[in-house]
Amino acid sequence: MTNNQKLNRWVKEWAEWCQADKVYWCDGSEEENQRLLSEMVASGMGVKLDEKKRPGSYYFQSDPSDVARVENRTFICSKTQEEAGPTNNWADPVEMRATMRKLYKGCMKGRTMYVIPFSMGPLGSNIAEIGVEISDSPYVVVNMGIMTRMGKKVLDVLGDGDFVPCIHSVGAPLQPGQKDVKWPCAPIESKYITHFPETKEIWSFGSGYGGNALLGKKCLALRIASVMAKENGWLAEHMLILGITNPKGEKKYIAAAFPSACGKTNLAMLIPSIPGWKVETVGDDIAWMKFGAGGRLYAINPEAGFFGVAPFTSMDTNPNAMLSCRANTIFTNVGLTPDGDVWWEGIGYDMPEGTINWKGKIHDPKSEEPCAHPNSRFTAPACQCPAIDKNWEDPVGVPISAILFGGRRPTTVPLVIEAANWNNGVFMGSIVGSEVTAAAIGLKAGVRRDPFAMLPFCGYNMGDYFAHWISIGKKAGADLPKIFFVNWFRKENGKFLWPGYGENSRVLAYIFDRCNGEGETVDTAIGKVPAPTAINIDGLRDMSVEKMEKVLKVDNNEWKDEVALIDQHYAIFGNHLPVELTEELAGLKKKLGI
Ligand code: O2Y
Ligand code: MN
Repeated sequence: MTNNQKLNRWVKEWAEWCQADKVYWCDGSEEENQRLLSEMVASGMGVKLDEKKRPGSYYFQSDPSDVARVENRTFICSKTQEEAGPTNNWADPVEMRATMRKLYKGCMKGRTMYVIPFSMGPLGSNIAEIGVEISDSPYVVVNMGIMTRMGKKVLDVLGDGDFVPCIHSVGAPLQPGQKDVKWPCAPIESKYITHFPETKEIWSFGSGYGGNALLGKKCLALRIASVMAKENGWLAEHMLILGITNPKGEKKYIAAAFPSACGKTNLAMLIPSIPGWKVETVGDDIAWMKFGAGGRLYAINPEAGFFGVAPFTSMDTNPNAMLSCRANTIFTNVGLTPDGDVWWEGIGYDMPEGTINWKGKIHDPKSEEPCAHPNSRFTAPACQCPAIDKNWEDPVGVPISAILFGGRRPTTVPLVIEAANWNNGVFMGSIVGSEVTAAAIGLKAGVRRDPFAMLPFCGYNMGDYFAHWISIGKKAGADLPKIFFVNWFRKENGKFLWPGYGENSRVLAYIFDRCNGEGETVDTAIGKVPAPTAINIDGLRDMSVEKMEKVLKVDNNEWKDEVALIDQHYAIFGNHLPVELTEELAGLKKKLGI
């Protein structure tokens, strides 16, 4: 299938080791996609949805033990633990290879090994990277076909070049005559999602779900790419990318990092509530940024699809996401209606009687349990998004004017703060976090820090990652984006102060204007916030200048408490914490009079 010697040798070696019945090279054609989907329907793994209601779409239920990324089974196997840093699970690479090789031995008996060549990023873009995943899951193949550029065209671009080898098995060999289950996978203690940063390899075993199995996404495009980016002076980030156009027709691109489950897909696909403004989507989860013309950072979305959370996606909360998954979509762990469509909590209409829940049972509407798993997903082609940006596949990328960081903070953090300069913005990224309840983390309640929203996704020492961000700011001739810290989630008496969703366009418009040096600001201890009248609230029923003062308030006493928490957060990085961040924190303390 290819003249690439390294690739041929690697496939042969692993096919023998895993004892696959057959090796199949994916060509990425529509005929192949249809064949694999039909085979999965015939085997009982998948269900074809009604062609009129959900054309070209399929439904899958996972094993109840295999429903999400498994952070406690995810490892960074750098030579030393120090290189993986205090926020990653580390395992010795030699030991991990030995452990996993034992698991892989014979693991594909009775199964086909699919060879899946894929490109993260538009084919041929100098920002893109090629990976090859071998997997014994046809479900992985069809998902990779949506989430990446996949198949023969990738091998043509690869030629005899280098690729990131990604090994995946569901870890459930079949003995002769043994009937397969609907969703094969291994028990939790045998699941491993493993990264070897020195050799840029990914080894995944035992899970067929999402980020554990679609290895282009979190494993390659974030954990391994973050290492590549550090080595080569670019950025691989957990960020959406959107284009925003003002009523005069001027356009800018914004990248934004938020921890998982903070509404990134909703922001990426936002429909502005303010007249004359337009938002278009480049990507909803990952941004790769490299320096380009004029010393600016240019970003690509390395993915080709959305792997979106279904629950609470509706025509009210995110019409563009709903329209993206109207056809040619794979649904996993949502409800299946009797008329061959899908349903989930928060879809915007009542559950049809007789709907089957994600566990395969007729769902009792009175049940305490949800019908769709909270992490149920749609895998939809990005090109189906009505708001997709015309430049979303530009191999050069789009020039980034502003970077936003945010988390869920019911207190302390105002709606938007502007960083004074790059290092101050890196400081903001380093303290991103969400306030969590005791139940959510099984520990004491407080701020769960998720620096740059990269906590589960940074492939090396997070302290060194901060230093890498600082070094990007020192690049000679760089024309860097402005950085902002945002918080849609501030509360008063348990109620959100800011309406969020499409109304966030008002904050984006203010940020747009700030990038042009416009908009009135007020200096505070932590940075510039908008003057109470600087954000347009025309037509917002429940908003007033007085309420804006609350949303934008910087309470120095709250920040004194915050600074104590930041001290604790920074302590874990030891001498890997760059001095520039220590200085930023010292500067903030001084402004607060500490
Ligand atoms: O649980 C999974 O495997 C999916 S996690 C995910 C999927 C799409 C986008 N972001 C995320 C995430 O956890 O950040
Ligand atoms: Mn994500």
